[in-house]
Amino acid sequence: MPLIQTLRQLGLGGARATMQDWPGLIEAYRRWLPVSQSTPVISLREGATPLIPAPVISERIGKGVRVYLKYDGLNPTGSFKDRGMTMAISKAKEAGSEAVICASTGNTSAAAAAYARRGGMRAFVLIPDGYVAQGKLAQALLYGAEVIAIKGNFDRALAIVRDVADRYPITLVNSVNPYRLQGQKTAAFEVVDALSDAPDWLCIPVGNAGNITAYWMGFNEYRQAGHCRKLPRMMGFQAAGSAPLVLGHTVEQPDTIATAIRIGNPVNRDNALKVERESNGGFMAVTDAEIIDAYKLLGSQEGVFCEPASAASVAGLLKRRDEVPAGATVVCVLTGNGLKDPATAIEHNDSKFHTGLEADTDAVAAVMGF
Ligand code: AN7
Repeated sequence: MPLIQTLRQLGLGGARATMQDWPGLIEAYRRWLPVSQSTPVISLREGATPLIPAPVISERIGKGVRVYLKYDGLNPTGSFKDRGMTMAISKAKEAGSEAVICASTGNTSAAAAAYARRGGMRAFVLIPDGYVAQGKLAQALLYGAEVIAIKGNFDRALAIVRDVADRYPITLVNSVNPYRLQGQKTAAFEVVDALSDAPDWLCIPVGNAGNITAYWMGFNEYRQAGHCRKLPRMMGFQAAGSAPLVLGHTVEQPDTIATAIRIGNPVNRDNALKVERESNGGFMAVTDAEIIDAYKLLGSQEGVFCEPASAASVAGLLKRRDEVPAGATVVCVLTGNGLKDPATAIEHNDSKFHTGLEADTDAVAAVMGF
């Protein structure tokens, strides 16, 4: 069922509802979320992101498999983090908090900054110095966060913000905050609302494993309520240099071009293993080269620009293509927008870029091959 019908069923905007009436995910899915009439809803109208068919990738898998991309890069700050942050910040505001803090590889900091500032709170973000994509840093600064770059990786930053939140009056908004996952589970609702059932496979990049945990929660809640008949196999993909869930142990020095998932000690490790078991799913590592191939394929063949970490879902699907059942429906989650990380796009593409040409028609026509 298209999202627009979901909107109408919710009684939002009346029978002539358009997507302009989308109220944000807390209002849309209020009955599924731990909010009350007294919760101050801090929203940028996040959610309702498109589920885009991927004909070229479907063709590569073959066997009549239909692949869709859940493009969460179209959220207000450009990543799925907005789903969790509208919840976490609304609940922090409800509790009377005046400041929030998080550690981040970039996207959480952008979302925390935007929502906290909109809610009239201070936002402190700890980031690994030199390992956050430029767009994300620009966002945190522009939205008005107080940015603290440390000489250490994400895992160290997280340990520090947990300490700070234990000792001082400030709300932690990393995915140890349970409201984050509550908000993020709405992505699974949207996928089911769009397909009228759950997919057979859900392919998703995994860092701290909050999102895979949240999706699984969402699919299960929807199934219990009779909104879907099946549950997907949850296929999680990590970058080979930062793959603690594949290796079965913490990675001390995580390394990957996909800085968003450069995480060696996932917060939601136990949840992730539970999801793998319960869904008959699996974790697998994809190399940086495989990530970049999928990233370029998505951009140049499907017209969808995601960030490198997000492309891990498609890289993983292509790697496991032989295991996909004939006729299956597969959803790959594209967690973040490609514009977050322009430097990687400029460095890694197969396009022709003619520079320094004379401003002259014949010169232009010549490089065009005429
Ligand atoms: C684009 O922003 O951890 O497995 O600090 O930005 O739920 O951690 C980002 C994670 C996937 C992994 N894709 O999700 C942060 C941060 C993108 C991301 C993930 C992240 P989880």
